[in-house]
Amino acid sequence: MLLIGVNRSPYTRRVAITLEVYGLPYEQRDLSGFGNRADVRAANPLGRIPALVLDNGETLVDSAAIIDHLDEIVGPDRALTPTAGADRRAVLRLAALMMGACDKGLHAAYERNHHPPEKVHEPWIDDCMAQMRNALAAVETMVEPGQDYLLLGRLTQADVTAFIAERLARGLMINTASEMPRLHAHCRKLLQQEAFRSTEP
Ligand SMILES: N[C@@H](CCC(=O)N[C@@H](CS)C(=O)NCC(=O)O)C(=O)O
Repeated sequence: MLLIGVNRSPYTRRVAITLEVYGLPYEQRDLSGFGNRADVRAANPLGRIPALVLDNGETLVDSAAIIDHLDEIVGPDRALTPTAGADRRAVLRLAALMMGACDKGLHAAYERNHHPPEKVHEPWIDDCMAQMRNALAAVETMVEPGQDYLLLGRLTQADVTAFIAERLARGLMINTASEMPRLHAHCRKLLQQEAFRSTEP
């Protein structure tokens, strides 16, 4: 399999961590949505990373759809998202909060980076960042000190998505160590695991 995207992208890193946890062999092409527009658009008509090219030539796009396929490959016992019931709903809810937090953080970054300064609308940036902070603060209340994982007593997509959202938040100058100290500590602990450490950009 070929993963297209840079691990600076939270969505790409989420896929890379999942591939590592599952021990699936893959190569990676470090392309960015803005820096390598033509190449990314050739792989994904939407022009976004990540994309995953399967060994049969098929290309999957969007981290959720890619991970859905990886879950199917490893099967229900190893999948980081449970297949049914309350456990699945809990993991999907937390993952949706964290992926949404990434979306909001990136909307704020795009507003600043992709508009001329006189067209940047600061209230929109503030609102996006407030939404990102609120979602992270909600997950902060779910971190039980002393527990290795957020949910179900094992590694799930809840941990993976919380990890990539916290990483992005720090990149966007949210001081997670002081604002969300439990989540910050949880992510530092996850970083000791090979799948998280080896995918650090
Ligand atoms: N929902 C998508 C979001 C992907 C996404 O927005 N990727 C960004 C990089 S972090 C990108 O390629 N942006 C370029 C663009 O939107 O033109 C996913 O989960 O994969």
